Amino acid sequence: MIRSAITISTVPESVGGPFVYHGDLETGIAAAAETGFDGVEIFPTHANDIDGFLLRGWLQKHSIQLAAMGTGAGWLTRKLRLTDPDPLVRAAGRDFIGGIVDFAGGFGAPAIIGSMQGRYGDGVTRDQALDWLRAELNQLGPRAHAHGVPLLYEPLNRYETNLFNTLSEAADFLETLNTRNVKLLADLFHMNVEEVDLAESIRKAGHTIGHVHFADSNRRAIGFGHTAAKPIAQALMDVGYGGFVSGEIFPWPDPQTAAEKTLESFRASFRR
Ligand code: LER
Ligand code: MN
Repeated sequence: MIRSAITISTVPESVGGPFVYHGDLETGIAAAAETGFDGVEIFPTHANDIDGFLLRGWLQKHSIQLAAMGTGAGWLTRKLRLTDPDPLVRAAGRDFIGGIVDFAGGFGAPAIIGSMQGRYGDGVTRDQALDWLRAELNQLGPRAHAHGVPLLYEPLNRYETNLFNTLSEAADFLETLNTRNVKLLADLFHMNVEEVDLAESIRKAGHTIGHVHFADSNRRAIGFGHTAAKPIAQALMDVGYGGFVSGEIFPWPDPQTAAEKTLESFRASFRR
């Protein structure tokens, strides 16, 4: 069953970014549940900054699931990335992501590698960067598997990474890993920049898709831009997608309106 989710960030530096609720986690969870979402996607400062006991209680109290956790704060606040030329930075990036893999895994939720993939250039060749990324995913994929969850790898648009920008090239790269536990995150905002036909790309990627970021062409809630959501939703249903569709969007015009528009569009798009 395809489920809805909405983003909550606890990272002060991410204000202005594509997260609907910001700040206090319990307040965000309560608002998401009250709005009617099935899950929340959390963007934390660090795995250790969230009290798992409290989080479990809030999720239970509000009858909502943890959909996924982002790792981008490692890049945003500390400039960690898996393809940095400095082995200490790569190791710190692996530790940062690993902590979130384990924390989220305890809740049956996957961690997302988006910004933490980094990029090649500045003396690092593309092949070198991909070798480093492959080595890290080969470690982190099985680590997620130990919790019974996938690890999510997210192709980003060309302005955010030069490694992989489309689902199909990322899917080909995942084929070169020793682990089958790394799945794709299809972010409709990035796809709008890079793909020729979003629905067709989803059909081709098929069961390699493990998570979806539900964002319109302008990164506002679906319905506030020009992306046609219905053919995309139909493609996800046709390939048997059974994960979360999560609003990683700007809180425009305000968080609650963005959340409500996301859920309204989710229901309209995925109703058969
Ligand atoms: C993360 O999910 C993402 O989409 C990137 O653009 C980082 O914000
Ligand atoms: Mn995304």
